[in-house]
Amino acid sequence: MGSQQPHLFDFWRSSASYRVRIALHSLDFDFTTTHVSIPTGEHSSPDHLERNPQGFLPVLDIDGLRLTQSLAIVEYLHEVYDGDFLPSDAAGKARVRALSHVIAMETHPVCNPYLVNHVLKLADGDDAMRVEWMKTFIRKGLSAFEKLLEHKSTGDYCHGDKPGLADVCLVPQVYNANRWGADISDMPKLLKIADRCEALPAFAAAHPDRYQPKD
Ligand SMILES: N[C@@H](CCC(=O)N[C@@H](CS)C(=O)NCC(=O)O)C(=O)O
Repeated sequence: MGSQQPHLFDFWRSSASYRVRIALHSLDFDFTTTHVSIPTGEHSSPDHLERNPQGFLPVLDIDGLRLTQSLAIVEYLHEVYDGDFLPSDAAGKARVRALSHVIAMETHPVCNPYLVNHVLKLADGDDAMRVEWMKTFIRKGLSAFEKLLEHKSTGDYCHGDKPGLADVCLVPQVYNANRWGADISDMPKLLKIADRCEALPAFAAAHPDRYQPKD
């Protein structure tokens, strides 16, 4: 491990940040955090844009590097710290990445505040429309995920009997589904896996409630 303690620029409710917190806790990292608020616009401040020109959370400082993009960060941790987030075979890796991308590349991005706020502005929309949007796209993404779990490689977790990258993506997305009231009660496979993950110490330690600022 590099001599400096890893430092995470984090927003407690950000599911991309939640993914990285799960990975860091899974590897027992002792890391520090700076909370960067999305609701107050702190993520669009010059200081944060300097860290990440996209204005997104998370950003991880580790090993003298500044890393952005949660999946790239988890894969870095996998490679450099002997993580267990991806299977070793090519077919397994492709499947785990595909599951992860259903959430991280398609479901989560269309629910990002900057995008939804813009759509609502164009549509003269209100909060009820926001909730409807969230429910629609979270359900659409997770329904496909549920279908993809009908696969011989699904085990106690999304792929086999150890939690990996797909589970790291799933749990924050289920948290979001609950937050927005999306009905996913007809998705027993993913709900069971998410429950199993949440009972693990690393997932529990990364939960948004534990990172919510006190004031
Ligand atoms: N693909 C990026 C997405 C990061 C991202 O979208 N972060 C959200 C929070 S979950 C964000 O910072 N949104 C700011 C905004 O919507 O203005 C990743 O996986 O790290």
